[in-house]
Amino acid sequence: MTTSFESLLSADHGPVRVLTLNRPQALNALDVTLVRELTEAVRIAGADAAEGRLRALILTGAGKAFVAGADIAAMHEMSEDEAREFSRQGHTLGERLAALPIPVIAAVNGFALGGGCELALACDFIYASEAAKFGQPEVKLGVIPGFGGTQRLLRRVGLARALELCMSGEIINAAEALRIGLANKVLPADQLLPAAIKTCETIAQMGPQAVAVAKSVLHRGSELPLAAANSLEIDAFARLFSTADQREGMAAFLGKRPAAFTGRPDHGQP
Ligand code: CO8
Repeated sequence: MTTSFESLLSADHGPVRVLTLNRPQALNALDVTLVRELTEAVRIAGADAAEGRLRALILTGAGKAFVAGADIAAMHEMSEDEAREFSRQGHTLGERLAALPIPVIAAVNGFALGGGCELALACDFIYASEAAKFGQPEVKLGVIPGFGGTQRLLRRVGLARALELCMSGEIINAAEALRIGLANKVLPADQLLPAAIKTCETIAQMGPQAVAVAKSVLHRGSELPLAAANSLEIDAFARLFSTADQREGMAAFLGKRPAAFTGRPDHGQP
């Protein structure tokens, strides 16, 4: 399936969908339209994933930017209420990305600043091109991150580094992003998307429910005290033993053959 929006391109590569933010004239800055279109594209991705048609999502940017932040021209005259609503829309998008039962990779091809860094952080993990630049420069504009940046950055890189980035507005390169654990991998520009697609294809071979449960348990567990998070894991681990894919995955290993996962919710035995 190929769907196109005003500021967003969508293209499927088998079970992997690449969403390309496409406002290169504004370095893919997030305005209300782009946030709405992204939210709709994530809704469609959720429906396609539920039907087994989609196994992974990649977000990337057209041109030299991933996303150079929220659209400053659009924010300039916003009232307090409008800013709250815009921030809420961003947070809704972030929550929906986390709730998808499939992996979401940010393939950061260039500038990921402000809301762009926050959008990348709302994905499950980040692959960065050698040309990528990350930062939370909102303080230079007299504001702070409003799309989860203060909180997701803190959880990803730790309090001291998040404080440094959010208070100084410093822009860091891909190597530094890798060093502090913001990016998982750094790749030459021409290998960024192929590498992200390859990782998605690898994940698409795995049991779909196991992948979805791993994502959910990791995201939810990261917010909980260790004992409660471990309980979450115990329950989720046990529940997977009622799925067809658990039977199939283990039988395939024992039979020395590739697994043929179906994603069926139960294995039909009492
Ligand atoms: N908003 C609007 N337009 C932008 C933005 C932006 N964030 N970034 C770049 N543009 C526009 C420029 O105005 C320029 O337009 P024009 O050609 O019409 O003059 C065009 O994109 C190209 O940009 P530059 O000429 O500046 O390109 P350079 O290569 O010289 O510089 C930079 C690239 C360094 C990325 C520079 O453009 C820059 O500093 N941009 C702003 C970065 C920034 O401050 N981002 C943070 C914004 S605040 C934010 O994101 C808060 C998020 C809050 C909530 C979001 C909820 C969804």
